[in-house]
Amino acid sequence: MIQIRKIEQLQLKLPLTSPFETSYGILTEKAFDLLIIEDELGNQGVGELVSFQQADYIEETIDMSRLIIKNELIPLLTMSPIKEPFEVQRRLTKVQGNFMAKAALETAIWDLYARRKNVSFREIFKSTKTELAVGISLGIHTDSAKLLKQARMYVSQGYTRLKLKIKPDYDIEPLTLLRKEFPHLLLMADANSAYTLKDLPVLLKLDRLNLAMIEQPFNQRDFIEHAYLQKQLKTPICLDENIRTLNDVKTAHTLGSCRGINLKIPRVGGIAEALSIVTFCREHNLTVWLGGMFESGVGRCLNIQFASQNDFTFPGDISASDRYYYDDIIKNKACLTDGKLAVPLGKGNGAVLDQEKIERYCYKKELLFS
Ligand code: OSB
Ligand code: MG
Repeated sequence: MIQIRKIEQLQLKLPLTSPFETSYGILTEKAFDLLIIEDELGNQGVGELVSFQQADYIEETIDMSRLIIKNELIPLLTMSPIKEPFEVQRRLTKVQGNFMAKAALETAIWDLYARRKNVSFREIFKSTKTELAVGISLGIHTDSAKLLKQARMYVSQGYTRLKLKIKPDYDIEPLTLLRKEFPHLLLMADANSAYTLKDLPVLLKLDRLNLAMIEQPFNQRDFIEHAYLQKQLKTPICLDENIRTLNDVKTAHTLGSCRGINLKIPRVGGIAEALSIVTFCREHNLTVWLGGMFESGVGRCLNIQFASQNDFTFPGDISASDRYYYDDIIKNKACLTDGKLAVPLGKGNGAVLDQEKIERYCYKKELLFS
């Protein structure tokens, strides 16, 4: 039985190596929290809260997550001892939505549980892979010379799949350019909900570019519109913002809204839900791959461990630490070697926290439970 003795919240801001532009804006630094949970034996687990400061990607913002964590989730979590981590998911279902808030705590408990048992996540997930081929997510670059330069650099570093952020009037041209430059590369586009059915002619043109997938063209509740579009495209649609639960995956599959799922552990409320989505995708022939949220080293280690499961064959949005951060907060930074990322060997999520870096970038600490 895990008895929670202490929950601490560290609020950090890490500068990005370069600004990242999407259809909803430009990001220059990433705000996130670390939730550190301690048990009665002094073991610790850490989870990352990844929600954004604005409600543009999905509705949950980091301020909302913090409020829900403090007022609703921690009372449920600390009410009585916890037997095993799947219990956390069941306890937290009383609270509607707020998946990123739930995931921050749930993944911290998984980490604590694994470290306490002296096992790594990859052992728990029965992964056999020790290294992963990964893809890069490229922001909007309206200067095509800069776009090509960036793309060539990442491909030469060994990224095996390239995803370009698109928006209306920034789509066919840059994607055609990339397709010409890399005729055989796994190339895809992510629209972050920026299109509507009125844009059908453009989307039909994208269908000729031999893209691996088109990610989230329409709004986050548009299951029916995505199904209508998928019927007219040979390119698989992949859903991101639409998918918060296993039930959303079932809805998408039943309606034919997509053929692939960008799975982000935080967007679906944690590891337990993510595992059930992986199983459903395997059984129903949906391509599932691991997405990213500009995670710091903590979330990145979790993502790498999760994506080391044999069900993941399509390269995820999992990059080396230096793709976004020159000063990441873990000691065992992720590096590309021969185009692959090594799966961390340590216990739990495998992250080795760099306390000095954490102190440097942490601007607020709060003891949420003791
Ligand atoms: O839509 O997949 C997305 C980052 C933040 C929010 C949404 C998305 C993304 C990315 C980058 O595409 C993923 C990453 O490399 O971390
Ligand atoms: Mg996306």
